Amino acid sequence: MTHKKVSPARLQKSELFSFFPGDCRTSKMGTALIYDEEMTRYKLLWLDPDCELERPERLTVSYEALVQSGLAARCISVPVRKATDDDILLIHSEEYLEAVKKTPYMTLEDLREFTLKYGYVYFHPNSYHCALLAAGAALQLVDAVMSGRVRNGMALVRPPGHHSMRSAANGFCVFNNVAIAAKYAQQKYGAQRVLIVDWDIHHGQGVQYAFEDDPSVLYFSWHRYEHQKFWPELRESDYDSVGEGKGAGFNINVPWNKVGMRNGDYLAVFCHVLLPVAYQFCPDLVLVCAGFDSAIGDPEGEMCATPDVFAHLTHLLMNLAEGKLCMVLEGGYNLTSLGQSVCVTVQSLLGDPAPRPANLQGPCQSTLESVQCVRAAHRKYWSCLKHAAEAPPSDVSTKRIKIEEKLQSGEAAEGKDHVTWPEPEKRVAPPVRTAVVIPEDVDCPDGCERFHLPNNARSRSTKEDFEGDAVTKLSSLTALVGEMEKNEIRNGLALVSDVSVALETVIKHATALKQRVLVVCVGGNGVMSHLPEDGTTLTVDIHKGALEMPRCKHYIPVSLKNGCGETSGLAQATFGLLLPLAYEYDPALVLLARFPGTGGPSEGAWQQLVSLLGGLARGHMLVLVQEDEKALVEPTASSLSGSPAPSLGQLPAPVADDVEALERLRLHLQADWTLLRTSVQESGSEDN
Ligand code: Q9C
Ligand code: ZN
Repeated sequence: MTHKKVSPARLQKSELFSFFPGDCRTSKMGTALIYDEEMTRYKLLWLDPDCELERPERLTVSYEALVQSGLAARCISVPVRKATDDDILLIHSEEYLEAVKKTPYMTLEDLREFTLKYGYVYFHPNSYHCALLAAGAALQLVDAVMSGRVRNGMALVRPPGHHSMRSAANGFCVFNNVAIAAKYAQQKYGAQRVLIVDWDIHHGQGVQYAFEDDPSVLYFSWHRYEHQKFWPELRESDYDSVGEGKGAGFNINVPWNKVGMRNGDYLAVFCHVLLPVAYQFCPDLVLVCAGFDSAIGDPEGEMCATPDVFAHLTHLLMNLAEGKLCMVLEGGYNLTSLGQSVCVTVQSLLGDPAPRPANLQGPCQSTLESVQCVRAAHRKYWSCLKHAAEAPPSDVSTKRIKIEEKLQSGEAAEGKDHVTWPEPEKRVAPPVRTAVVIPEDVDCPDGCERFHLPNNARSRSTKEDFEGDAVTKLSSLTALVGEMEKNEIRNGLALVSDVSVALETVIKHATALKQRVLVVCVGGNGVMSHLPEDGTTLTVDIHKGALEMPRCKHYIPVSLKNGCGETSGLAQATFGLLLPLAYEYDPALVLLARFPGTGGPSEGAWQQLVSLLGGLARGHMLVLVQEDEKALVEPTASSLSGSPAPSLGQLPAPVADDVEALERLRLHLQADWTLLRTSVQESGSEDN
């Protein structure tokens, strides 16, 4: 196979700075890629088995993978710059900066000695220069995103940052790139709330310390912990470090107390911890400490989540902060896994359809324990977690862990070097992103194409007893679903005269094609009949009403007291029920039906729903809307064609009755749907 090397288009300095902040006239905002070879020009100069992992190849391999796959050429290349003293001093002390400034002039012996003052880090005469570029790269990314020149982006940097502290280098890190970027965004752009998601496998204690008492920066980190046996072995990395003073509740630690965590563990933590809190927080900017040592094959993390999981983690963050999402590389030491993970992440930033989350398993017992603990620790700070269960009794958990400890580490050490996993699947964006079936008098929304029934299908006779027009429309819908299945069209929107009838027709057609269909009904009266209950479809019907228990595993009524218009309740249902169910079911097609009436969601909440569900079924989704709701065409089409949904504002507490009903429903369903679990099984001793 031959690959043509294409360099990304260089963005001129003048272009980068010659626009107004927030200017969005360029309708398709792109993805920034920041990389400079200069950051490969430092390395370990002596023998140190603990540091040899952090090599220049980490960066070249990541960038080469992006170039080879054609992704780099699709990004907007933004140049790095050197961070200024003032930038560094946003987080670090003057004494520390002055000390690091001297390192380029040190002898090898001096460098070694200087290094010994800190933990697990090395210095090279070019380290200081690269550290300035790494921090500067993060700031360039923030500038590009906050000014509206690009929508989102990724900075490939060395050295990493999240372990470095006010006055100390640590864990391969010199300056805290992401912490500096967060302060910079607040200072320069007035960002009021910044969310930092640290999915690196190590705890970014440096970031935690920088914002511990600061409620304007929400820091979320998951990390290999093993009950404090894993580096950096800090007491304050546990779930009960929630922040200090005014910052209480704004530091979220999810400890992994075992190795081998899988995609289902990561997605469970996103659904049941991060996403509800992040949406309630409502950030103006999302920064990711994008370490890929949390992926399979990494010698540090020893986890089993595949690179594909980052497609989903990224997708799930892309509708916060109006899409302002900045990824900054941290760790990642298996070069194969790293390159793949970087590509998968950038591909999601670019808007390509996410891969199917195939054979997803529910979270393991150790994860459930952590999830239960962190939700319990945070329930007094976040109304979305108010209903969370108590923490499990600690003696139970530690006992079991102790017994399994030996076995776990033995297994891991042996399997470490020959872990294999399949290459991430190619993600092909269909030629047509969004097709619409709407009356001729309704304008075709930007970025969409009208779907016309192929000529041969038009004359086909139908037994059904409708006017010719309606028949044509229904045949259009089934033809559209057929095009989606052939991957000719990604998603679609149809205005129909009767949502129920249209839904029924499409379901019949799709299930005949042996497709697994996720049906999401919104705003109806909860009496959907004629739906198959045999597993060929999973229906989640969110409507106004009082709690009713599902009759079967595949038809799930979700009743909200005041209907979907209550955004907090809808958010609760979406993250706690709908998304976990959807991911576990793994549909080939999503049908989203919006029923007419007053029980519907707000426009913004509707767009969020459309966007979030776009992460399933390789993006294949058909949205059905009642004919007269023409005002929904634009916002729905906008979300289907990849524009980030608007922010929902800082969400108020959901209605207590809804919270209780949703919780009872979740408890009822968790036997069948393991991704719904948020606490350890009281009786069960099985551990997957
Ligand atoms: N036996 C980042 O991923 N390892 N830093 C210490 C002790 C230090 C990781 C091993 C790992 C630092 C950015
Ligand atoms: Zn790491």
